[in-house]
Amino acid sequence: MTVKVGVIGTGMIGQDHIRRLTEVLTGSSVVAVSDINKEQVEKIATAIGARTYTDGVALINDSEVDAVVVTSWGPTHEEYVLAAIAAGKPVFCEKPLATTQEACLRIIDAEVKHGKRLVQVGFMRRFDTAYRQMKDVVESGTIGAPLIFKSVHRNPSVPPSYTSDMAIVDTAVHDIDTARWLLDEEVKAVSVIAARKNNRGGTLRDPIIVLMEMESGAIVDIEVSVNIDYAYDIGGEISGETGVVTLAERNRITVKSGGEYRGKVTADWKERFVEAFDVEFKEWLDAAAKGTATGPSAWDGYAAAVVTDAGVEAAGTGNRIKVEMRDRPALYA
Ligand code: NAD
Ligand code: ISE
Repeated sequence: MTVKVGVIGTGMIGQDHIRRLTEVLTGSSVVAVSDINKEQVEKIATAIGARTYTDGVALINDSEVDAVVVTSWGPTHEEYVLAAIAAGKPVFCEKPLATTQEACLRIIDAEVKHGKRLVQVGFMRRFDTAYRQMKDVVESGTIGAPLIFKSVHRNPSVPPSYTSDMAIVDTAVHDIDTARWLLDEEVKAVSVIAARKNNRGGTLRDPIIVLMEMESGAIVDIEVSVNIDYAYDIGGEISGETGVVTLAERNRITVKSGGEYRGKVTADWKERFVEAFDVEFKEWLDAAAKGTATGPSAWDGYAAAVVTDAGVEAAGTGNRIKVEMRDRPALYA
């Protein structure tokens, strides 16, 4: 079956996912695209032979559209995800699921009422081969019970519109989801401390450490640096009771010359996670063809929002903030 997809938001990642759906993967065609930027959306639609909409809800209700991809700005996500659920259509929503935990709860309520999963959230690290191998090691018991997860998330630079809070809600959100998924437990409390400022970041609070206490007593230490200049650098290591599992460097080759040993570091998130995004969309299409969704759920989007809210409060106040979540509905067991 060919899944006919409508994409809302044709900016940086929207265009990358359209390329993925039209040029890399089989089993789908992009039949409709929507953006408030008329010129941009028309150019993209012409290139792939899709219809254009300036109204995302109208795209969702197009009877030709089987499934929806939401890659518009975060504050617009809630409206489109709710409209897709109301139309009974599978929807892939880039992170964040929504920009407030209350909005995430409205999405959960709507999906629970629908009675079947329709929403997948764009936490692509769960589809990365190395992270999946790391999770297999944890689940096999090889390293014993996890004690500490150190996660490193370094961006070369960020645009002037990037704020200090975004280091938590836009960037660390990936590490927060990765920690919940790898350790298979929820976050109990969050603290945030900032290091001496990286002056490349101007007034930005950068770098920071987000420290999470998990329900089991395990600790998660996330370094977020967004002005490191040298590359896009992602790292992770879990220390367990009897061993350690570490994400290897991602370079495929190393060069030894002139008495030195060198390897490449990826340039940006597109390069680092290119295969993960492909697998993420392949699995999304497989489920969408059956009229449902798998992978990171609306519950995971909600949990991440509760933790990032606590993180922003922790950064602002300097306090340790407890994480309080609603009971998990059976749909997300
Ligand atoms: P972007 O600004 O490049 O693109 C967003 C697009 O949405 C723009 O073209 C804008 O005109 C359009 N838009 C805004 N409001 C709209 C509306 N109401 N209807 C239709 N279109 C609308 O941003 P981006 O970097 O592509 O990010 C988009 C989303 O993807 C964000 O939620 C971001 O957090 C997420 N993202 C995820 C990753 C990842 O690693 N998973 C990476 C980058 C971005
Ligand atoms: C961006 O939105 C992403 O999601 C990237 O994965 C992340 O590394 C970056 O910091 C965010 O701005």
